[in-house]
Amino acid sequence: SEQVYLDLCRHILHNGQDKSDRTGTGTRSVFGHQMRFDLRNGFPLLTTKKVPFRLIWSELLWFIRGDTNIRFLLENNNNIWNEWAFEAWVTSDEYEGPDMTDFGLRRLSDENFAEIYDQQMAEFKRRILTDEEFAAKYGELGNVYGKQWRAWKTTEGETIDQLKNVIESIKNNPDSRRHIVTAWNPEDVPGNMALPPCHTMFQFYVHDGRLSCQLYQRSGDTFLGVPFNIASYALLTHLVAHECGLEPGEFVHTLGDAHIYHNHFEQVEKQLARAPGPLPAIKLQAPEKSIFDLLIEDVTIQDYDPHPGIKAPVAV
Ligand code: THF
Repeated sequence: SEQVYLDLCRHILHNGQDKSDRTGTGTRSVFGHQMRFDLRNGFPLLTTKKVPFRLIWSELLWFIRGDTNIRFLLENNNNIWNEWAFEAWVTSDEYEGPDMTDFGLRRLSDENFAEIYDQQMAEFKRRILTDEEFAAKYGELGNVYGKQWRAWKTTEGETIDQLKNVIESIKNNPDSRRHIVTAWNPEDVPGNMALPPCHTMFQFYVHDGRLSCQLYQRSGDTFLGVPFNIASYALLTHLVAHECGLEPGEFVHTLGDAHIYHNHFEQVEKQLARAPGPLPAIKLQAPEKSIFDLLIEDVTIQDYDPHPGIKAPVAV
């Protein structure tokens, strides 16, 4: 079942179109692609490279908690959203350190700059973790996933808890075709979030005691992000199914712009030369708990024996 991911990588490399992108890195992409993962065949965490499950789970728990501040991620030693908060800090009036213009690209090409960047980032993280006021101001990513899932703002000044609502609708009206959560809020997209959501919306489907989930992802960083996204939504499907007394069914992953950054090509080739192994399993350590009360230690992965990780720079 990992094969469909490897096929997508190969398809982009061989048939994709080269184009420029927002980050200035350059990508090769295809538009419109769908992968299906039958969750009965195992948990779709890639085995052809090591994918850090604890980062996927802590990010998903951060969404489920409705949190949008990177402080929770940093407390769990998760650095995957740092650059987007750091960007707001270094372009603010209060920042007085060395110039960080274009840090995403410059740290890759200029070693001296990379050292200065690393120092500034380390200091930024330290302040987020130790200074509550600073964290409230500069750790905040705005109206990203957690906010839209759990507290979507209405024009009446109230909030909508989409995740709670969808769980209720799955329980009470399983055949409904409206089990949808959307993160794409047109009112917020222009300026009220660090990055417009890549996972635009997802829908659940119940059949024969099984819960399936389909994600529409507008943009997928196929080497770095997509392996996280697959595992994250597969895990969400497990957790929501469990909450609703159902078994997990399929995860259907639909992608808009599926791209590989030019500086990930070698890594992808390396991964494609590897043979997939058996998939791991997810273990709920506190099956009696509601999805809304989970802690990091309540979900673990079992029998995960991947090939080694493959490093690649993230485009900012
Ligand atoms: N921006 C880009 N360019 N790609 C993305 O995947 C992405 N995300 C989130 C927001 N913006 C994005 C952030 N998600 C990694 C993984 C997921 C991310 C960001 C970074 C990453 O670097 N993973 C490394 C391990 C990192 C570590 O060990 O700390 C890896 O090898 O998998 C799409 O959701």
